Amino acid sequence: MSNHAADTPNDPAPGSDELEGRLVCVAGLGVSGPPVARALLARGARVTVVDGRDDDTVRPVADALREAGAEVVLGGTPLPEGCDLVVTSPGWRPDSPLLVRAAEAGIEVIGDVELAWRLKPADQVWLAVTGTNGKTTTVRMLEAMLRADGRDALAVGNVGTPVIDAVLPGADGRVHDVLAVELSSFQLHWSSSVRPHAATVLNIASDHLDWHGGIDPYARAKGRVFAPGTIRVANTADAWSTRLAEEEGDPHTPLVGFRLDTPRAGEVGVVEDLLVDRAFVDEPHSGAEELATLADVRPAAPHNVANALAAAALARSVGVAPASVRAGLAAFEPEPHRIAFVATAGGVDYVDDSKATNPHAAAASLGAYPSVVWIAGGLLKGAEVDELVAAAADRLRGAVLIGADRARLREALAEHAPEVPVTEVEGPAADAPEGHTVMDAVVAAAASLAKEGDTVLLAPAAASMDMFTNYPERGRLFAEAVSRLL
Ligand code: UMA
Repeated sequence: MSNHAADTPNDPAPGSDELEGRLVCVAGLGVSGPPVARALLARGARVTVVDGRDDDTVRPVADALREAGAEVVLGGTPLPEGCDLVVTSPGWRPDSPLLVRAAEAGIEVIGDVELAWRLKPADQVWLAVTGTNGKTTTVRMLEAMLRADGRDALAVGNVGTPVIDAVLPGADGRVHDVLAVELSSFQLHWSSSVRPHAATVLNIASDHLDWHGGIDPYARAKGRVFAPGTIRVANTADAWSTRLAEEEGDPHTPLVGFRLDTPRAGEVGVVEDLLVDRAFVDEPHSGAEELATLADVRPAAPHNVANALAAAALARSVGVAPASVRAGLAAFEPEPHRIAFVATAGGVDYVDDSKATNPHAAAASLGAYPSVVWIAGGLLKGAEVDELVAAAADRLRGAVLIGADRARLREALAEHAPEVPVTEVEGPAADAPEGHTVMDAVVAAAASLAKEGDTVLLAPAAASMDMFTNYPERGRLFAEAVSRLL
């Protein structure tokens, strides 16, 4: 991809002075675009924001930015005349017309995270988390550990709070000391000089292949989190995680493995029911430090223990005390829509894992229940589902399929689990009462397939945007439909 941010790694980072008077195009008026535009305006840049949408959601945001001094173009994405830097929102594909035009004209394209890095105070520390699954949980656990240790810390990035908002002084004039930064593959693709103090790639599985064009470029984008000087934290059970740390990372920095069994010297891991540090201790060969117990990790499913270990390693890399790791885990509130128990009815449990937006995440939750009626489907983003369905076949008592790419799931079920009854739901029932949604039809279909002792599991293995605003809405409508069923 010719306009990859890595093509210009040696560009001088523009400090605030260098933005003065420059004409900067901000691509996107979603979550990250508006605070980026404001930050640029505050540094004296001339800003044009463009967004392909022109609807009631973006118009008020556009008006507020115009008042602040920006030009805003809605309903089209022209490259502004005279622009010499583009700051893109993460979801914009490199082949979108505006970014292609910018690349052809030799104009630098960076993302919101790269801009934030260039504008942040020198002493602000970044600890970065990427990977296919578990990122949000891990940065939130990390934030809790840092705070329990008395640090002024904030979880930012793909988790929801744009990074740019956390690098500029707040109303009280203060800037956070340390950030737990969740980075998506998109954000890393558009970053070139970001150098976290320590970073991890939790795991790699097929996701966003339509955007990146394949697993290799997707994984390599994630590997950019291991920058020069960055302490590397890697999952010993995930071949890509270790490989990226070795091949993309700085060989002069420590490589700290995390594992679900006994840690070797230089690693963190689990010994019986204890989370143990043998990396950030004085004598890794002879000594170890107890960090927490498995009971402190909620839910204590294996993938989540791995998240806790990764967070602990990142926290320990900046000197967080062992007691604060444990206190942080105790203070951590699990996310909604992540293997969240909803209700029991007629001996059937209903579980919301709407956050399972790819096959890898769905496999983790399907593996946690022995007898499942599975609700799946949506946008598969180019991912394959055969392996997932074949591995889960023994556990499936039924499947309810929804969404644009449900045919792929239907085919995989027919091939790998031909005995499993499948119901497809296209939309709300024609005679649905007022207030009912498509999820009422889905839950009714699942309930009719379930027997006592089964779990009805919403773990779609797919993104939600074909039918819902986002995965939280998908999960919320599921829980509402379950409560109406009861
Ligand atoms: N747009 C265009 N043309 C395009 C593409 C987008 O005009 O070709 C416009 C859209 O109309 C929209 C805006 O650009 O108004 C949206 O930009 P965006 O979707 O790239 O991103 P933001 O709204 O700024 O939100 C982003 C992240 N979104 C994506 O990466 C897709 C948010 O992650 C993140 O929380 C936020 O920045 C703050 O950092 C969400 C996400 O789905 C949760 N992430 C993916 C994931 O986790 O799987 C990567």
